[in-house]
Amino acid sequence: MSTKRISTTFTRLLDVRTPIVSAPMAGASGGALAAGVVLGGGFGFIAAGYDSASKFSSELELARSILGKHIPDRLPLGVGFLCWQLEKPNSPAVDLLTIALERRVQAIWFSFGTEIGRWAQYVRDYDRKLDDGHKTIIFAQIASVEEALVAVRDWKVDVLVAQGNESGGHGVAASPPLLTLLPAVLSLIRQNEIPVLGAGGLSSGAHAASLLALGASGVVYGTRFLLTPESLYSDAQKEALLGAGVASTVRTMAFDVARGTLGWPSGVDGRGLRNETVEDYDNGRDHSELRQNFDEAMRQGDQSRMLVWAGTGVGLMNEILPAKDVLEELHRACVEHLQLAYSCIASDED
Ligand SMILES: Cc1cc2nc3c(=O)[nH]c(=O)nc-3n(C[C@H](O)[C@H](O)[C@H](O)COP(=O)(O)O)c2cc1C
Ligand SMILES: *[C@@H]1O[C@H](CO)[C@@H](O)[C@H](O)[C@H]1NC(C)=O
Ligand SMILES: CC(=O)N[C@H]1CO[C@H](CO)[C@@H](O)[C@@H]1O
Repeated sequence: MSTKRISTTFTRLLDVRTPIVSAPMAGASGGALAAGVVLGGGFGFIAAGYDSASKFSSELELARSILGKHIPDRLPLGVGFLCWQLEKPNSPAVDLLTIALERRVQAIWFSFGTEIGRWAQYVRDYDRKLDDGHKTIIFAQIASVEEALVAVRDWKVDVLVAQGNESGGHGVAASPPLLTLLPAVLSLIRQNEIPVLGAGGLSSGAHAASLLALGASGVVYGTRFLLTPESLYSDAQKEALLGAGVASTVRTMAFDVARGTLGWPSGVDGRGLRNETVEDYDNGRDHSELRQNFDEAMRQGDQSRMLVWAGTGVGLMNEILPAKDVLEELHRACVEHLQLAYSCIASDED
């Protein structure tokens, strides 16, 4: 990889050599993906998603085995939780949170819930109880200025992820585009008070350079890491991503209705590739029929109804590469574009 490191408040907090992060993606980012990103010098997340405790534990073990034994009692990666899953009565997701904290993961990412402050406190209390000198770094993904203020003042999280409307997977339907949201959030945060990362629609290292120039301390990629051998997406899903054009995504509830993952906080929907499931939903097709058609298509391997979450940047992505290589290429191009931007400044003689 480029020998140049990038240093920001975020890289110093996490002790990484580049401010590039792979998002927790339910059903897609497991231990191999997160570990590959860490080996490339960035910071990787595993998604707890809808996993069982045994599946989740095996993903953590896989990451540990890839990263080797040099860090015996810490895992230098993060785990993402969907807070609405944690908030369900007697939720098994709470056991996953305990497992992650027991393994001393470096960071926990919370999103999509009404009680993120309570879960942040849960993490702080756990650290205090163990009293082993390890402080779990808490990320919150937010999609509005109001939420950003609450996250900093009340939840007291350590890192903010501003998720723009372009993002793949779930997000807030009314979220502004990233180029609007990020400066709005940054204007609220006192200088260097807490690192703010940008997420949504990013495909290349030039995108990372542009967000760092805007004042972000780090940059999150989701969809780009779906196109890796390590992502848990199927070959058919990866092929659909590779074949997608630049205007092929929509925000919709069609897929959550079709597969029955309902219970998201109000205002949340998901961005994915437009196909027949979306078409039927938009045409007001009855929900039970939508579900039947979806199940039937999945059984038959009919890809015209398949769920493929993707951000707006998907049309700019054209190859599947190992996660470590993706990370290294994003970092290399980010450094190159930061240097290019710097070279635009005229000297006094010009
Ligand atoms: C397949 C997929 C699954 C996702 N799952 C989660 C999740 O479990 N938790 C979460 O906070 N965000 C999730 N996201 C959103 C990401 O955190 C991130 O905001 C998004 O991927 C950034 O946009 P991009 O995909 O255009 O890079 C998911 C995104 C995708 C594409
Ligand atoms: C967010 O994206 C959706 C779909 O791409 C669009 O309809 C909506 O207007 C966007 N919202 C904002 C606030 O830009
Ligand atoms: C309405 C619509 O956009 N349909 C698309 C669904 O997905 C298939 C690919 O699997 C496309 O060919 C359709 O155009």
